[in-house]
Amino acid sequence: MPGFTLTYFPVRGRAEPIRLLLADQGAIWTEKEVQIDDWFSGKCELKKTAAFGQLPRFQRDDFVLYQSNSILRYLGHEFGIAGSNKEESARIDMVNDGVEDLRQKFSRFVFIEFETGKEKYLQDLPNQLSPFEKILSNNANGTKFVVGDKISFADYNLLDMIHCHLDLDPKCLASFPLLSAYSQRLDKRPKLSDYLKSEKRNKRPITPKHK
Ligand code: GTS
Repeated sequence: MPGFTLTYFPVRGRAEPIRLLLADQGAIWTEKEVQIDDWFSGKCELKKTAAFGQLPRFQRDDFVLYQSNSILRYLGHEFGIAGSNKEESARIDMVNDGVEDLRQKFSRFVFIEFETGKEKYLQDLPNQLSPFEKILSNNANGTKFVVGDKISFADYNLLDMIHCHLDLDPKCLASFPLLSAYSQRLDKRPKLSDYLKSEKRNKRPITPKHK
């Protein structure tokens, strides 16, 4: 088993879809935690060497990678879950880019408007989730994954975003039967379910703003 190392802050954040993928694919990986205060105080040398001055950082032997979506895609290729042809890969990328758009809105809300903007954010959330409900309905009537009949790296990214929003509003999927069944189905995958119940997952808040 290759030695994977993931370096990130002690939160789920942008590392969590990577962790969901690794756990579900049965990989073993090492976590290196960087304390947020050390990072911003300059105590952590890694900020200077990080490609874009940010985390997460992924390492496999001498190979180092930044950018969470590039890491997801790389692991998608590693585990054969990045599409079986050019068109499938492109559709997986498309969904993953859509998840990234939602993640950016979620991050903006959490880091800038958490105290004041929850009502507005939740009001608009159905508009943000409905494209994913439609994407699911177009693939085997929502009974499988976002693309094709095999899990892909985009599924882990979407699942993580669903988890984040369910934490914000446990009823947010009430009008999205396919997304709701999809997330429940994925959560029950044996290795994923073990990870979701694990202490290492549950000791980490979603973001530094979550307790
Ligand atoms: N596009 C990058 C990715 O997807 O990896 C964004 C990475 C990013 O914004 N990292 C933040 C960071 O390192 C933490 S978080 O957004 O993932 O919570 N912040 C510290 C800094 O110095 O910018």
